[in-house]
Amino acid sequence: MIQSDLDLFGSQPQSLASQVMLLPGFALPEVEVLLDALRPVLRAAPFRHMQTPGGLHMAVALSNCGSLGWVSDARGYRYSPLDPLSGKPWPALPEVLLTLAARAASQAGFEGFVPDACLVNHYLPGTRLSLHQDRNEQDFSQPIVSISLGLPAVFLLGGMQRSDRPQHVPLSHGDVMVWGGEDRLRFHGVLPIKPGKHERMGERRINLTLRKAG
Ligand code: MD6
Ligand code: FE
Repeated sequence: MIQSDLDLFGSQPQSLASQVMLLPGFALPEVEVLLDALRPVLRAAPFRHMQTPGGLHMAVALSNCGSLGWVSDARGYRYSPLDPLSGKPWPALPEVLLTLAARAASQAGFEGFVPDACLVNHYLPGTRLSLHQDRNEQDFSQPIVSISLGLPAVFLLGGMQRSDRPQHVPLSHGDVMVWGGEDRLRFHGVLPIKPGKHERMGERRINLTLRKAG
């Protein structure tokens, strides 16, 4: 048997629901290339705390790359081709993210995934993300590929109702999650990040979610 990258760097794919797949350590071989590619993205489009339609500020700081970026303000949530901070288009989606996302999606049975948006979420210790559904994208038949970096997190994978009791899924540096199909609209969130210092990333968690938004 030929040993794959997954065997070298993590454990086997885990099915969390019928169309939610966890690929432990899938991004590890690419982490340095990925971080190099993120640096200019974040220089052009720095992390910011967006306002919610309710007038609060989100605890998670975020940025985007790709032809579309997710934005939130007093008018609501949507995808926009322009970064409201700079008034310019979002930085392009780095090649390493496009290929990683397509490979991960393919592992989970979604062939030909071509994302046009990547949300970059930044968490400090104590930051949480409350239960939500991702429904601002045009085509729910396309999956979402999520890459976790830095401090570990507990991801809440809920059901189709906000009140459904969520599974607690531990996510570590380099883990990739792919979800789509009938599970695409599950409620989900992230518990407050525990204090700590990741040896490569320091006191933060960064999550990248790649989507076909337009
Ligand atoms: C996070 N992720 O892991 C937040 N959404 O920090 C998400 O909200 C998310 O991981 C849709 C699909 C996958 C995700
Ligand atoms: Fe989400």
